[in-house]
Amino acid sequence: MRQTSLWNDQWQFQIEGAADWESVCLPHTWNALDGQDGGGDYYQGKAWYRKRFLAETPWEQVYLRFGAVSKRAEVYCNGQLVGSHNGGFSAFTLELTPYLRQGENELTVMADNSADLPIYPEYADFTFFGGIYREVELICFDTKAHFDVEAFGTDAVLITPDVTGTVTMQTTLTGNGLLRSEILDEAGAAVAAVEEIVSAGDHVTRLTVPQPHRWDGTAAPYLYTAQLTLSSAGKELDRFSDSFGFRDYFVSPSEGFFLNGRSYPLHGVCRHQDREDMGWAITEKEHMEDMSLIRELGANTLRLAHYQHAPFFYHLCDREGMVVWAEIPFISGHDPRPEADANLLQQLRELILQNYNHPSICFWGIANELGIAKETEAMLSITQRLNDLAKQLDATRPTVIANVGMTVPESPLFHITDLTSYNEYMGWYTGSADDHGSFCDERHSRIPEIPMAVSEYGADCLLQWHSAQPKVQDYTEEYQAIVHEKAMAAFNARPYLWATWLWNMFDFAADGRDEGGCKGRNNKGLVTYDRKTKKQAFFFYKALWSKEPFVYLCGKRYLKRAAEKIEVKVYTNLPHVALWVNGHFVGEQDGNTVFLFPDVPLRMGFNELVARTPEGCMDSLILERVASEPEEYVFKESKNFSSAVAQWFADVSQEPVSRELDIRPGYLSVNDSMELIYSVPEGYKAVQELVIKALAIDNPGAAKRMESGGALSFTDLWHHIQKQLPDEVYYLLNERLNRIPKP
Ligand code: GCB
Repeated sequence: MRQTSLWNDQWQFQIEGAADWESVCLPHTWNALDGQDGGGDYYQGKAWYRKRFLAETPWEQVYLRFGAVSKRAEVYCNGQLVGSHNGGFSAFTLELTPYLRQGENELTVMADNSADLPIYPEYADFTFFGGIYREVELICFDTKAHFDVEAFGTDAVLITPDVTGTVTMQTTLTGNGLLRSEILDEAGAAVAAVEEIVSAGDHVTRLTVPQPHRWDGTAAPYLYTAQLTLSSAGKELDRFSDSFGFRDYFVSPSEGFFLNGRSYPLHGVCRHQDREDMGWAITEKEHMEDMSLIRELGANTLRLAHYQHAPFFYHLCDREGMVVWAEIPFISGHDPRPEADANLLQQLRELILQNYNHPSICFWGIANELGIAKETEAMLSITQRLNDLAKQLDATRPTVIANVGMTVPESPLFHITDLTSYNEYMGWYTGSADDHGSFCDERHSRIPEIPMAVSEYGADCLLQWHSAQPKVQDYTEEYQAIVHEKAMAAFNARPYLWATWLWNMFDFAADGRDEGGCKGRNNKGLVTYDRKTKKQAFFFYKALWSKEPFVYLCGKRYLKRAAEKIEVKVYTNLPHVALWVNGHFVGEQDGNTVFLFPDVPLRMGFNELVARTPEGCMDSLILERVASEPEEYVFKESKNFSSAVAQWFADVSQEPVSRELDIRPGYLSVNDSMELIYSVPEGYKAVQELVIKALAIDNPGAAKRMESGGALSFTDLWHHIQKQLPDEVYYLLNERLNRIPKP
């Protein structure tokens, strides 16, 4: 028999070199606070966990299963190395048996999230929290014959259902016995069963479920359970059970996604796994809260970015009928060290084999935004190897890649995976919010044979900023909502898109960021990092996607207005809305999702606005009309580079710099690709001297990212770093480049 117990309590922890140990419970990270407070300076290094325990029962075999340790783990028992694991997101299981002694034992775990490890992610726009941030389980057997719990970190049972009803189960056993395999329906009744005498090693069992129910998205996510019992001479040795579902799907390059034979347009969100003051060390409670908000929004698909998420969350996705894109953290650049390639392959292997049984997972994502760096042969070769590995491990699911919007359609990055997609930030980093449609059409027309999706789009928003004339990069709630409204209008009119995922469902920690007056955070969420506030754009999507009738009056935090007449925006999923102000009827409208009431008069002082629908839904808002537009709603950009950067700039810019952008034909400029600029030694030198040096003083992560060069122009990259440098740097660099003939 197997006995599993959670091993989350009574650990001690210290950062390497610290004098004292502190008592902690798992899940735990040491970066919960310094990973979210900005500065890009959170502790990335080694730390130690230890746990003392008594071993009294003489078990035949004892294993420890770690849900995830970021990024590298070394596990010791009584001072001896038991094993190690590279990769911060996948589970791993180690056998403790030979290291245990009767009575008192000590387990020690070194966790390491050092920045220079050849372990992905290496550069990315989020905090790489360190620690044992998922659960640890102790698995004990009184037999040597059981499911192979070590094989790829989990229990080594792969279930492949076919919609005809055939279920193929591949198992790896560590001993002989009688294997009883059963399929249970949702009510727990056995609908198929078989018994076989089996011996140690790999084994394949086939069963048939008559007329299987389909796992059919959010409307009917029907799950079966496979239960496998290994026994010998009437004694149960081990038991495994997992849920699975029957579904089929395909992606058409011209008509999008089809689930179980019918068109099923995918619209949803990307999600990171962190939470304010907790980092990645979250529990089932936080996972369930996240899922409940995603359900409220009405999404039917999730891109679980940018790495393997918790097993519990994939189970929630199965239960809620979400179609999931699961991925590995191969992001924004390639580390040429061979160990780094090996690490990518291992992370993909673990992602697939540990999550193979989830019906929710429909796509394996192998990389994100590689085109932001230089496309080297080595990068393309590992991307191809990753794709081949995914195909070899799982013949049933298509592969996908998220390419940065600037990647040219000719790039091989579009021709490796089955499906493709773009991260495009029209109306935020580039272009205007009106460009989503033209961007998609242009890209689609250039490679129409490959199904195309939008894997990210969006805009930052902080709750305190507001404007009646919202504009790009003003960080207002109103502008974020406009980007999403326009993007969805464009996407919905383009059925060739096989899916869209907005970036991001939740604000998340990115310690190197300093944006809109907020340090350490990416604020593109529809919901705040603490999950306490739904931003205006949340209600736009709810009106568009959810079926639960409601009405929402926009402007919940934009409460003081100077104008005599204002435009009032209402979101609802109902077809008719009426508006009242101070008890007077203003007007009513038939429409769809977004309802605009222009020229709504306000009197000085307080005004009550009420929106109602004939179904009885209602929302209200009290606005105060004030004499002049309050300053408090406007984010005033302030450069906050350090005195070291100011000093550096004084040194490099001896003469005044003009703010004119001269582009000299035949000479380099900031609008050239980094690749071209770097191909000339003087170009490389100019960027080093004027940009990289200053960034390295203040933000080593950004400096590294810039270093990688690539197809993006300096201008494209500038908006990521401009807050850390004087504006003049941009013009000064252009002046220098203007003196260098194009190669
Ligand atoms: C992207 C990245 C994502 C970033 C996002 C942003 O394209 O894939 O990791 O967080 O842009 O907000 O800039």
